[in-house]
Amino acid sequence: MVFGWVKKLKKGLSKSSSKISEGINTIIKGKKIDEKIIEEFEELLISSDLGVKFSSEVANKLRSKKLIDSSTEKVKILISEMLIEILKPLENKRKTISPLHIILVVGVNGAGKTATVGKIANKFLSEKKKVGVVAADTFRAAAKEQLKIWADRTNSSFFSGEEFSDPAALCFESIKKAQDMGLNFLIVDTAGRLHNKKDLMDELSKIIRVIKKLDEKFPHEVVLVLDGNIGQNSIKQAEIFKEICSINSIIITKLDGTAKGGVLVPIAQQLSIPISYIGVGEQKEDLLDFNADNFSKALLDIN
Ligand SMILES: Nc1nc2c(ncn2[C@@H]2O[C@H](COP(=O)(O)OP(=O)(O)OP(=O)(O)O)[C@@H](O)[C@H]2O)c(=O)[nH]1
Ligand SMILES: [Mg+2]
Repeated sequence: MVFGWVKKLKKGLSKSSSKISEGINTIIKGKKIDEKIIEEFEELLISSDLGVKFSSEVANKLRSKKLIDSSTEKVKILISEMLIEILKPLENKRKTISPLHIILVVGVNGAGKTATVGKIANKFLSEKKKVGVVAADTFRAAAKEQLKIWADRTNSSFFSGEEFSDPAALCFESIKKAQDMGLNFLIVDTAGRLHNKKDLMDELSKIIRVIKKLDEKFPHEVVLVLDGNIGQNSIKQAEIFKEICSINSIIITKLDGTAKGGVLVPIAQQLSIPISYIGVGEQKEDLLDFNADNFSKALLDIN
């Protein structure tokens, strides 16, 4: 089981890790680490989306360590230790104290929200929990159908409204039904919103405002889904969402399709929002708990 999980993580991050790992091999190639090599490292890390801050920290560490007998492995371990230090505090520990735990999933168009809602439902289901999903994107018929497929795939209860109906009212009603049904988790899939579209952002605030009328603690979590392919633009997106609601955790999707997996580092350094999961594929099992040690080792291709 654990082996399968690590294998999935390594495979999911292989585009990112091969860029970094092959880059390190090419730069070192048995040479002594001098200033020129350190600068090449710094460039490699920046171009792998690890961020300017972290990349210069690594460069400074290499300078101060004065590694003379530089093996590729030693450099990778040094970098991975620095990564773990930054990423460890961002491991997300979910606290579920309410009988019905409500998660609102937000993000821009196409980030992977609906697929992620399905994958989260699948996780809870495998823990023998009773799960419901809400199609709060009422403006697109296809959005509802797409979530229905995920609901069927994961045996989740499905809540939806008429086309163009008010998403906030739908959420309100769905929560009441979910409480009556004794569900443990309710995951709300919201419409993809361009962060510069004020009306959609207002709609999101309204959903939150309305469901708080049932209980001030609702929703227990707001999860922001970010597409790994957009690299450091995710930081800007997150900051805009943060202005209208408090984000409890981030999920980075599509890491399997990008070499920008290093972006978790500047996200960690600049946003200090926990990372709950990472998405590494389109199947229901392709969502992995975020673990700093395993992520860092996989990213650097260390066993
Ligand atoms: N390879 C890969 N594809 C993913 C992942 N997560 C989502 N996708 C795919 O990305 C595409 C968009 O995902 P959706 O879940 O529809 O995205 P969304 O945010 O709900 O989109 P809108 O509702 O239009 O805003 C779909 O084809 C998904 O299967 C992932 O981790 N890896
Ligand atoms: Mg969607």
